[in-house]
Formats: sequence, structure tokens, C-alpha cells
Amino acid sequence: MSEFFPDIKKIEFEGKDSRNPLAFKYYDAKRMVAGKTMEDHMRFAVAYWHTFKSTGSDPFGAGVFDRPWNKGATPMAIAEDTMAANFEFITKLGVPYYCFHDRDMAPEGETFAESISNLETLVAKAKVYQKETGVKLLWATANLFSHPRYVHGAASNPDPHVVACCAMQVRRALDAVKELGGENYVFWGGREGYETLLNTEMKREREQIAAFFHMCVDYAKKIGFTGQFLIEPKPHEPTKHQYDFDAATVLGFLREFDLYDDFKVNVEANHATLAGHTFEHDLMVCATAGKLGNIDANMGDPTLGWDTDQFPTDINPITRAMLVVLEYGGMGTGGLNFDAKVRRGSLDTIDLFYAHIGGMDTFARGLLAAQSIIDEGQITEFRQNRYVGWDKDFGKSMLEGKQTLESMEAKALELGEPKAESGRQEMLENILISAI
Ligand code: XUL
Ligand code: CO
Repeated sequence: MSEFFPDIKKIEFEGKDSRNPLAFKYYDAKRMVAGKTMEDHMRFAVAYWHTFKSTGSDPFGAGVFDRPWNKGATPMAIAEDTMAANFEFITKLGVPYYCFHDRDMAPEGETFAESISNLETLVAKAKVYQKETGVKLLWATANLFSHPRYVHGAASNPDPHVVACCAMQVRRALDAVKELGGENYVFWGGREGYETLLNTEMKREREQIAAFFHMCVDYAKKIGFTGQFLIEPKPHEPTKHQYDFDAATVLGFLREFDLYDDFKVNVEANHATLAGHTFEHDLMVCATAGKLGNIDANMGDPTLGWDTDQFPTDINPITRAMLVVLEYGGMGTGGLNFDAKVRRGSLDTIDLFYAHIGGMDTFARGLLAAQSIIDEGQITEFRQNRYVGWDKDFGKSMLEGKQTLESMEAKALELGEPKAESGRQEMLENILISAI
């Protein structure tokens, strides 16, 4: 393997007293937590697009990162070096998975046929790297938002010709995931939304997306792809009014169009906060429905207010997130994909290591804190006691459909004015911060 990170050795766990910036302080892959290794709880993945294709450009300035894997003479040569860098990085970091978009891994060709063949060539190479390194594919997706043909949307495009291109791309991306043993396939509808209702028929566009998803489900069955389909909600950016605004909207869409059994949700922290929720809220919406399929791990910056995709370093929301994950039995075939990029000013390739180490340590601390909260039991016990009336008597029978408005009125008249109990928010927050 050619080396792109020659000065970096395998990142090891050294414990919380270590001052080595290239060591884990909390992430100890083989440490057992509640009967499972940390590695198995987390199932960390590196995102090809941010870690290897991000240039540091923003709406006000061009790229600034000078990456050694971007020096090749042709787009395919660059793609091959990028892939070598990807597997070297992941092996040195010691995470089990990666994720990619078709166009991160393989460049768009001059023709459709060339694009298809570029992807096939690089998938064949990735298969060899996966075998050599043991690194696995958590999920892949098709980039249905960068090319100018998707300017008015992908599956929701007013022109079926564009939707045919989108179908071609997803078909080939599904072939790639199947070939690479990927465990999930993600749909993120970046341009499936609209700019103005003056030029948009919302009813049609939502029906088109649903018909498109049905074709994807059928094709997966046809080729024997048994991985999990995931939808990743986002409220806006790049399009306004994205049709998959948040987790609850996605679940409603799936129910409306008879897709509920075929999909789960990929919750991204910064997307949940852009939708005006907390990260833990969208996780809870999915987890309580048995639909939590994966997490795109990152965080936003409240002082900027757009999708900054920063590496997560804030332990409080991560602990709350891991509480939901642990209490509801994990993420199934999903994991924690770092859909996060280093800041524009973090110019060096070593910054990519610091960023991932910090994100992994933050989640490891969150996992340990969440497990200790569960073990101590006060928060669970408080919550259970708060709802105890629903486990017995008329509360229980109302849930069983055995009460009426009249019978409940009779109960109210019998019992008189209820006495409100404290919600104890501050006490519960103190328990959370003590565990951290
Ligand atoms: C965009 C985003 C994407 C998806 C995959 O905000 O999160 O990277 O995760 O297309
Ligand atoms: Co994402």
C-alpha cells in the first residue's frame, strides 16, 4: 500500500491521563460495556466525501486543502490514490467501516457508460482493499444533487428524463453496495424539495419520490441485496422545504406510500438541530418506532446556523443521544458515520486524525456516561413513576379502549382537582452531568 500518512502509526487507546494527541483517551475498542464491546456498540465509519474529497471551499472562498492523494494525472488516477488513502487512514485509525457516494469513489465520466464503468473499476479495487484490511462498508449512496442535471431535483424532478438518469445512478450504486457487502443503503434527498410553489406541484413530486422508492425496493429484491434501506431527513439546504424535513415527516411519508416496512431512518445530528429539534429528539422519534437505522454523527454551530458538519465534541448532547440508543437497543445494522469535516483552517492531513479521535472519544465518553445513568437507574425510575397511573386502574383501561368520555368525566368528578407533581428537571439534569 502506498503511504499517504507516513508519520502516523496505528492510533492506540492510552487512557484518560494520556496527553498524546494521537491516542484515544476513552475509546477502547475491546472494552466491554453492558455485554458488548465499545466497537460493537459504536460501529464507527469514516465518510469518504468529507475526509477525502472535501477541499475546504465554502460559499466565499475556493478550496484550501492540498491533499497528496489529489496529485494524479487523470481523474481515475486521483480516484485510485484517494482510495488508497481511505483504506490507510481507516486502518491506522482503527475503525471498522466506511461510507461513500458513488461520485466520491468514482469520477463522473464524459458519457453515462464511462461513469458506470469508472464506478465498476473502483468498486473492484475497493473489494480487494476491503479483503486486505478487513474494513467493511457500512453504507453507500448515490450523489443525486451535485450534477447540474439535478438542478430541479432528482426523483422529484418535473422531467421524467432526469428521473431516468437518477434511476440509472441508483441502480448502479445498489449494484456497488451489493458487490461490496454493504450493510445499508442511504437516500438523502438534498434537492428533493422546492424553491417556490409557483413552479411546483407538491402532490406529484411526493408521488414521484414514492414510486421511485418502490422501484428501488423491487430492484434490491431482484439482485438479492438484503441490506437495510435508510432515509436521511434534513429540513433545508440545499433546497428549501425538503420533503424529508425530519424523522417524523419521513415516517409519515413511508406510511402514506406503503413503504414503511422497507425503510428505517438515518438520523444526522446537525440535520435534527436545523429542523429545530435536538439530536436526541429525532433519535427518540425513530427509536420508539423501531426505526432507528443509523446515525450520521456530527454537530452544528449555533452561532452560524447552517449545516456546518463539525466533528462532535460536545459531551452533553452525545450522552443524551447514547441514552436513547442504549435504552432502545442500538442501531441495528447501522452505526456511527462521521458525516463531519475538519474546519477550513485545519489544513493538514494530521487534522483528519485529531478530528476523528475527538469524535470517537466523545461518543465513547457518552456511551460510558449513558450506561452509568442506566445502571444507577434514578432517571428511568423517575420516568416510570411519573406514568405509573397508566399501568393500573382507569388509566390502563382507557388505553385498552374500555373507557369513554362519559366514564372519564365520572372519574374526574369522583377524584376532584388533581395535584400537579414536580417534573424535577434540574435534579435530573444534575444526575446527567454527574455521570459525565
Ligand atoms: C448532507 C448529508 C449527506 C448525506 C449523504 O447534508 O448529510 O452527506 O449523508 O448523501
Ligand atoms: Co449525512
